[in-house]
Amino acid sequence: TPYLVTVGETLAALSASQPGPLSLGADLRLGLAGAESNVAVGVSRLGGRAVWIGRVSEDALGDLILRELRAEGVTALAVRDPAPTSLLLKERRTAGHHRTRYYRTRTAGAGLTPQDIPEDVVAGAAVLHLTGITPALGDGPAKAVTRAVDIAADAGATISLDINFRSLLWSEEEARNALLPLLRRCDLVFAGVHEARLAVPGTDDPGELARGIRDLGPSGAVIKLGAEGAFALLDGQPHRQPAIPVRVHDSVGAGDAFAAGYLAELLAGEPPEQRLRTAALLGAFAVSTAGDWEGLPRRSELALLDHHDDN
Ligand code: CKP
Ligand code: MG
Repeated sequence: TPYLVTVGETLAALSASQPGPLSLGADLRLGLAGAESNVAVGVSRLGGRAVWIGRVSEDALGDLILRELRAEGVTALAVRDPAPTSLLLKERRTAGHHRTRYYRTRTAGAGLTPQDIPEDVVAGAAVLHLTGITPALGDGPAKAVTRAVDIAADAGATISLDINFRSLLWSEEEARNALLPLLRRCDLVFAGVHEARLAVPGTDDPGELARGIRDLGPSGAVIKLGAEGAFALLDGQPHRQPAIPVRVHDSVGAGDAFAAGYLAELLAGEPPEQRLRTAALLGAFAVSTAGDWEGLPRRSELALLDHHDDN
């Protein structure tokens, strides 16, 4: 069966269970975050095979990451690293306002090197999925991503990139310089409007952004428009995908969910319309539930939001 490989950093997420200022103390829930592992879990829940490659700490948090990913059916190929796991601290300042902060310097995930990328595993993948977060973690992770792309390109795998710009990790200028050479080698790019503008400056128009990305090399460009859905240009064909209307609980993880839905259907050999429909459904599950990936559906659960409105 065809499988997806992704390379990145999984973080420990500490989330306040009740709204209110963290400065007063709080009950915190310990879970996982990380764009690449979010995608791997999303694909796995839909019945696809997913492999996650990364470094994890040698302590309980590293064990937690591996145990949780494996429980979700993801093949986790991890090098253990003496450095600590990155933390993501999530404050719920009010019911509707989340604030996050990274504790993300000199951590295990950022210790990734090109030697950590198993050539046979990447060469055998149908899809290599990357995000713009991994190259932002440092020189080692950036080189590891390039190594994975070299292997996948030689093997003829579909190379997918979610730009996932993180202003807490680098500037727009740094991101553009690092991600443009990567983007040119990809087959499929996912981006929000602001993210797409890093590659295609001077317009907010989804069609122009998608064509601009296509002109850089990728045959597929998916511009995510939040509550307005998505616009995709796939092998020259335009597609419009409306969002599934749901009550927004926590929008973090929506982009990863969308990519997971799309890529799971790509692995399953489904046509563009179904890839985009499932992508929108997974995005809706992610925003209407707490956590970045916990609320993602199994295939049998897609019908819960299909043709329904839970408002
Ligand atoms: O673009 P998304 O909201 O789908 O990404 C969310 C993830 O990896 C989240 O899990 C977080 O830990 C991160 O992006 C990140 O490093 O910012
Ligand atoms: Mg995103």
